[in-house]
Amino acid sequence: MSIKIALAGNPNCGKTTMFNDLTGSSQYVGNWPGVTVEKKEGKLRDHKDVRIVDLPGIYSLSPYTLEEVVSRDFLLGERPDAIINIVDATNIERNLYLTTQLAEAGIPMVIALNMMDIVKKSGDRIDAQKLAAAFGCPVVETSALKGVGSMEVANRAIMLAQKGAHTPPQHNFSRVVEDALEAIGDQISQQVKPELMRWYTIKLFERDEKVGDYFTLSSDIKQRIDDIIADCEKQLDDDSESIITNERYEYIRQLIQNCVHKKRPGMTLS
Ligand code: BGO
Repeated sequence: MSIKIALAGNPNCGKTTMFNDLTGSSQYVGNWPGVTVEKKEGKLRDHKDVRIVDLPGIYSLSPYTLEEVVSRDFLLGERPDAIINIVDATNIERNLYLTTQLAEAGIPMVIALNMMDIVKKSGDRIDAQKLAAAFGCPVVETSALKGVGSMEVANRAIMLAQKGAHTPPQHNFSRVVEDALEAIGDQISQQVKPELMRWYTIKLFERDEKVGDYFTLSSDIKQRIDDIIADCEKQLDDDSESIITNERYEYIRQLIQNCVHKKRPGMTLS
């Protein structure tokens, strides 16, 4: 069985370093279809049947930049068998924003907590087990620059891919938002696979301009969804996209408080 694994992460998280570590010299470079964004692929070292696809460095999966759209199209259209999400552990708060979105794509995911050599040197501690419990997926500490942990991450991703074990989204938004998402879900349940429900209900709630590229809705259903969103916006006195963004940041802030122990509180690593 051939396996396709996507590498996803923020710019500068160490994605290229890990890609090189995982693929060695078996790399090919091209462009993503129709755009001049570079696409790198390679075979996993000693695994002819495992393809590693390097997604562009991105901060989020919103529809606003070419890199984000390329990444979304790949995750939703090509459905890789697993995602390796590389997180710069020295910038964990900012990096986890993307992680919360990747976890909604209904694909098996492994988090590589990269740059751990720098974190350890600083005396800070990150509780990888708590992070793993929070995201419902394996978290492996890595130092791609030193060749530490990369193959373990890949092996964990292969195991999940072989099991077809989609990472179940763990994060709940506030009650009002969850009620709206459930009501939107009821409107689209006939058209969307269960593992993609979370992704599409959130994107519809955000009024994502590209969500219509994936399936069409009748004008009746569109109107009902609009009413659900408008009602929630009224209750929370904010626009739906900001509601989701703010609640994600608040969730990550609480997670960090729980999982990251700074030697010198207030100091950042980078
Ligand atoms: C420079 N640990 C440490 N300490 N550094 C790492 C690790 C790690 O685990 N992983 C990556 N880096 P990219 P994207 C650099 O290039 O892979 C470093 O954008 C420098 N260059 O070596 O490029 C890596 O693909 C001069 O650092 O990231 C690179 O995701 C001085 O993180 C940087 C210092 O890695 C980004 C660093 C001329």
